[in-house]
Amino acid sequence: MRDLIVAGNWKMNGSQQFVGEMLLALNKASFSEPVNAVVFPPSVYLHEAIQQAKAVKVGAQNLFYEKSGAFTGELSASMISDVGCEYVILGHSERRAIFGEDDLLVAKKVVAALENHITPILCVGETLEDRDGGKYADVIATQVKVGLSLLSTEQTSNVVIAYEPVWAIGTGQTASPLQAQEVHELIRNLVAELAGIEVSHNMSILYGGSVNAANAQELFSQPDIDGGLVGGASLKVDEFLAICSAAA
Ligand code: G2H
Repeated sequence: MRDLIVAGNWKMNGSQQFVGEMLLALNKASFSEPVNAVVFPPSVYLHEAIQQAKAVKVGAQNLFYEKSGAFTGELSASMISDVGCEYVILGHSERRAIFGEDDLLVAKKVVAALENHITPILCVGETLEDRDGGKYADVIATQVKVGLSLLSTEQTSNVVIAYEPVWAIGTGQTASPLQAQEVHELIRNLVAELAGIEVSHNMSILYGGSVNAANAQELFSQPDIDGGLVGGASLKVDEFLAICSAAA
């Protein structure tokens, strides 16, 4: 059975007070067994979030692939592993669009995560222009192929992919369950071609883009959707917990 994951991407939001209040509330909550709930605070709060987290896991929103050195402002995979991160979000569309990350850079980051026993959540997704132009399948296929291109089959088996259509991120406009399922199936078939049926069958593929308590259940009930990468709605504890329940 595939891991069900609900990942709360806090993006550049929060404060020490917010981290304390969120973790306190999440520690009191009960999560249904198959669901892995993971929160992704800004990096400056990772250490304290990990110290406080009991019921949820903690991941980082990014890393740099080099091991150490003159890379001002960056965090290595071994550093985020050292503080206890189990997951890292890589290739998020905001990193691609705002910080110019391309598929090969993302692929190198995926390798660095796996070499440090951190589960990478490789984000892929098309823009509205790609979708309207009928190019979305090609765009996503390239992102997946290049993103996994530096990995062995065994390494690929430890990757999580998140499909996040750019036009649905933070816009309130969610992909319909059928639109999302179509792309998740496409990704799973592609992974089967690249790494074999078994890896593809066992890979968790998350949906992200304006997931909330009202739409989560229908999205997560699709056969190839194994949970969600949640942004805005993960900042409200009750809503995040409702989304976790919807995945169970
Ligand atoms: C997509 C998602 C979380 P939101 O970026 O990664 O954000 O749920 O706010 O659309």
